[in-house]
Amino acid sequence: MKKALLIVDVQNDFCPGGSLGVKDGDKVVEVINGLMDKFDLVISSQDWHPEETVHFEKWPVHCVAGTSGAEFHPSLNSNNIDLRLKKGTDNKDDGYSAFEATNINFGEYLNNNRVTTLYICGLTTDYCVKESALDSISKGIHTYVVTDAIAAVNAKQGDDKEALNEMYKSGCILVESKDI
Ligand code: VGL
Ligand code: ZN
Repeated sequence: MKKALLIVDVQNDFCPGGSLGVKDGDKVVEVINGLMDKFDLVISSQDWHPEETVHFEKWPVHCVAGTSGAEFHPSLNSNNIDLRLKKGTDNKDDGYSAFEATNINFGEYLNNNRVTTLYICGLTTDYCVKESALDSISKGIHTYVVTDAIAAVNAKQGDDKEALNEMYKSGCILVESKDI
């Protein structure tokens, strides 16, 4: 029975100055670096889009595979990452959830490695963190969301609160980093 940390999309384009920069997106980095040691496995996801995708009908162009915008925030301690998931690689869907990664079957990886508990942090609360957390719950994984290590798009004011509420109602445990 192992405990893993899932770091969702802590990429330049989601941080202030990026093409889809979210408020305080960079503030999560220090908190996340401080958590890595507490886990058996550290897994990251990266939004990894083709140049043209239906996803860019809803969003500004961001995290195109291989560009600097798709790289991790430079301060993220990426040496500690055991597995890097790539998602959103298809041009016909959004691929928000880490469980939709295309370079590896993430659900199978977790089973094979006896991971029963997943702590989720990163960007963004109202999209990829949420979709990953809901998928995690639906796979029967004990799922925690680290509330001071996430940041939201908040296209509409309150989207962050609504997302947290939805995750909580689905069975996610909301936790602060100091209590881990
Ligand atoms: C995300 C919007 C568009 C995310 C990805 O990582 O939450 N949000 N693509
Ligand atoms: Zn995206």
